[in-house]
Amino acid sequence: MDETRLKPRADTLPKVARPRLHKVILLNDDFTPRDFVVMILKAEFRMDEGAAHQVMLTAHRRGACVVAVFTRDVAETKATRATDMARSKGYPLLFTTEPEE
Ligand code: TYC
Repeated sequence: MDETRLKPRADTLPKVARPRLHKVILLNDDFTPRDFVVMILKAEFRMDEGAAHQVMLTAHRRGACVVAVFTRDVAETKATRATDMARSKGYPLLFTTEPEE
């Protein structure tokens, strides 16, 4: 038997750090039409109508809502694209990102 090929104990296996995930947060405002918010959520975050409507309503009622979590690059790219899409139509809609605890 080859004693050098024993399976390593679980507690001595090297730990590989997973990248921290970042939340994309939708902020409420008084000007962007509800239907436009729903359309952006469907287009940029691939949400279905029901999920997009729920997220929009939560942001509308509470001031903000977490849309989804991604790696940092993806979260920032999606937040920027969604915000720019709204700006191009003249709306102040804002998506931000923050690291998960
Ligand atoms: N509050 C907006 C309105 O009444 C709708 C809205 C909802 C805007 C959610 C932004 O994140 C938002 N027209």
